[in-house]
Amino acid sequence: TSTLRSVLKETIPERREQLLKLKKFHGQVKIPAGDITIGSVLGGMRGNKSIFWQSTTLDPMDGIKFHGMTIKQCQEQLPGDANDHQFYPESMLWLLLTGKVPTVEQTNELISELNGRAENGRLPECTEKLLDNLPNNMHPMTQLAIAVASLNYGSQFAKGYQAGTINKLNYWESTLEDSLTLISRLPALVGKIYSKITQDGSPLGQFNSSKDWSYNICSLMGMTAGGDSLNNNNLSPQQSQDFVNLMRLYTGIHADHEGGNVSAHTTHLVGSALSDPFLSYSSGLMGLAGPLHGLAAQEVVRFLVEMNGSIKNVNDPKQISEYLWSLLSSNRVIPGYGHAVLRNTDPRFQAMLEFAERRSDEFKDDANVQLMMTLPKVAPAVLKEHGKCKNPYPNVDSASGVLFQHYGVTQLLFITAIFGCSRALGPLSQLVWDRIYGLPIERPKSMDLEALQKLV
Ligand code: AMX
Repeated sequence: TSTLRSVLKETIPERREQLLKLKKFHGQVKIPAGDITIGSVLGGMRGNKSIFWQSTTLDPMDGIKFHGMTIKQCQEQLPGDANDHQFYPESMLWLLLTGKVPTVEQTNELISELNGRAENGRLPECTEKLLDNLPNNMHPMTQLAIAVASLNYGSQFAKGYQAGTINKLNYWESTLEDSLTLISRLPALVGKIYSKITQDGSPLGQFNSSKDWSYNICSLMGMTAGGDSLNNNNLSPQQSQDFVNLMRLYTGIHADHEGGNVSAHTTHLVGSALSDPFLSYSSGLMGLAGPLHGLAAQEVVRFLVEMNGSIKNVNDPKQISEYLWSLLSSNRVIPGYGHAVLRNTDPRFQAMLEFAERRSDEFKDDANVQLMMTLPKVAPAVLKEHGKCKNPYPNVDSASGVLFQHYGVTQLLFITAIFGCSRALGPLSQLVWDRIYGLPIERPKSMDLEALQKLV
């Protein structure tokens, strides 16, 4: 982490001073529009501005911004596969950690750094054994969360804290070490879990230390072309290449969605107790496994498959609209539409849609992908007329599942594990900054029914 550390070290003193000044001299200043109401206490704290988060902000209209940069700007400026407008998640990780756009050399250095830590895709013995002993058909997210927690066996932060060899000002350094190690292990972890759920645990592919992180997720899932994939994945070389870029796109844009979503907030909360990065992110993964959060993508696939089976012509807006109304009138939601914060089409959906549009030939015969692409022309009007949801536009989960499925990832539960690789990047970067700033343990005050009733 030589360059990454030195770039971080350059930024730390100024940022630390800014935060300390705010805390010391302006701690009493009220945050506008952040009033806490009975509605917010009972309503999932919507809109309460009460979490400190550095790297991303979610604008209701423009969507996610990474240190102020939109997805489009990231696609233009972050190093990656220039032929496909696709940045490497490693360059996103650099941006999240430092607030700066990395050079190609810095990105390559981080790729090598992560590969060095990945030990050729070999997992620590205890984690390997632990995974071997879990039932193959156990939920992939349970397997992933357990495996990530077990990596804390080697935590530098936990060891240093226990031994009293690190002081508060330096906590961030071992937190960074652990975070990079955790991220580097994820391709091997999800590759192993995928092999367990699809092939009783026999390896599907091998680690390639000259390639990037997303490539290795794909190769360990047995989805690349050439020698790295050990199984016959039925993909042409072009399709394998496209799948790798889909993985880069997906893992790049799901990395962070500001601090209040369940996986990010959980990691931040557990980390505030000085639990090490492995335990903190394992907790985040448990939250990501919920159907209202990371599991939504699989619901969309089911919904599209069902709709395809029920209507005669997937290009006929009238038939689609009638199908959607039948869902709504039986009190079901339209999966992949709506959002707690966004009030516009999710730019992450837009990026995935553009991926499919650039490959119109590849997807022209895939009825589910076609339906995913037609739906934004029909569903918003139906949802507007229905009049309930605050955001009638597609969210990111509208597109991701069917695209993965197209290339052969038919184990829908597994898609959330890929999400789990990506989401590590944001919350773990924030955890490093939590330690840099020396943020305290989170401890909001709770209120009971009587206390709330007294207020009215
Ligand atoms: N279809 C039908 N009704 C919807 C709807 C949809 N896609 N989205 C919201 N509504 C309804 C809600 O169920 C709610 O009804 P109620 O008053 O009877 O309870 C009403 O509209 C108001 O909801 P809201 O304030 O607009 O949304 P929210 O913040 O409560 O919930 C979300 C947000 C995403 C859970 C919701 O829009 C939804 O269920 N969407 C479908 C599932 C989905 O796509 N989830 C993925 C979200 C992205 C992610 O985090 N991964």
